[in-house]
Amino acid sequence: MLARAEAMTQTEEIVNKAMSDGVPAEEILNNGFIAAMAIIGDKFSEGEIYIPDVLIAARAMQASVDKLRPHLSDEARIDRGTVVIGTVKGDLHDIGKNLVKYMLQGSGFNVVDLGNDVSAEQFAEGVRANDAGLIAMSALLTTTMGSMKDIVDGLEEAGLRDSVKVMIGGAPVTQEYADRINADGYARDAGSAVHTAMELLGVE
Ligand code: B12
Repeated sequence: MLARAEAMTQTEEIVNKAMSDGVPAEEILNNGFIAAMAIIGDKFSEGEIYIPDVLIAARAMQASVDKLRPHLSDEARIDRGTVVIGTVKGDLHDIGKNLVKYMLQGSGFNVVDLGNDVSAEQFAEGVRANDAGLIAMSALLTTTMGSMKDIVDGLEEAGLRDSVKVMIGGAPVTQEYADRINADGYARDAGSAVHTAMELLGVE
């Protein structure tokens, strides 16, 4: 893979060239970036590339998408849905959560990042304030996995459980645990998280 600065420069050059050739911004976004990010996600899931590669790709994409944004039509800006993401209460590990965020953003989701140490109340408020369709929760400690259940229960109490899907992940988390706490989905890595998010939100 390319070094970060090189990747940024090359991405920018390709975008500038495509725009001066008259390629619509929507096409650059959908057929260029989003398609490329899907490949990055799959390669990462398959162990062909590693965390620094994903970060380089995500940052190069982010910088160019920022430039592309003013040229996108309102319709093209409509995304695959809003996801509220955070690392659960008591847990400060956010590297994996950030990777999931970048992959979701790169795949056309609007992602609201609540950071780490996020409580049930904060998740519920995040869903309400952003009209989110999906919550993505991360936990890296066996001791904080329990917060995931509290958050699912908190959504129920707040009357939001029927209007929002819940996806969970993090090294100690499993599909079996997701089933046990009544989460809607689990993914083992950032690449698979995109596929799970698409399935849960029913988007292609
Ligand atoms: C970096 C790190 C830290 C850093 C965190 C920095 C940061 N900003 O994140 C610091 C130093 C702060 C830290 C602190 C602690 N840590 Co720590 N830490 C790690 C370490 C080395 C790497 C974790 C990591 O980032 N991995 C890389 C990312 C990319 O992987 P990931 O998080 O698993 O994410 C991937 C998937 O899980 C998935 N995923 C993640 N989130 C989500 C969410 C969704 C929705 C989905 C779908 C998927 C998904 O996709 C990601 C990308 O593929 C691990 C050991 C290890 N090798 O894993 C220990 C580890 C997690 N830490 C551990 C411990 C014990 C602690 C401390 C309690 C230590 C202490 N005594 O103070 C504290 C706890 C602080 C707290 N309250 O959270 C233990 C946990 C044991 C356990 N099973 O409970 C580990 C396993 C180390 C060990 N072997 O003992 N830690």
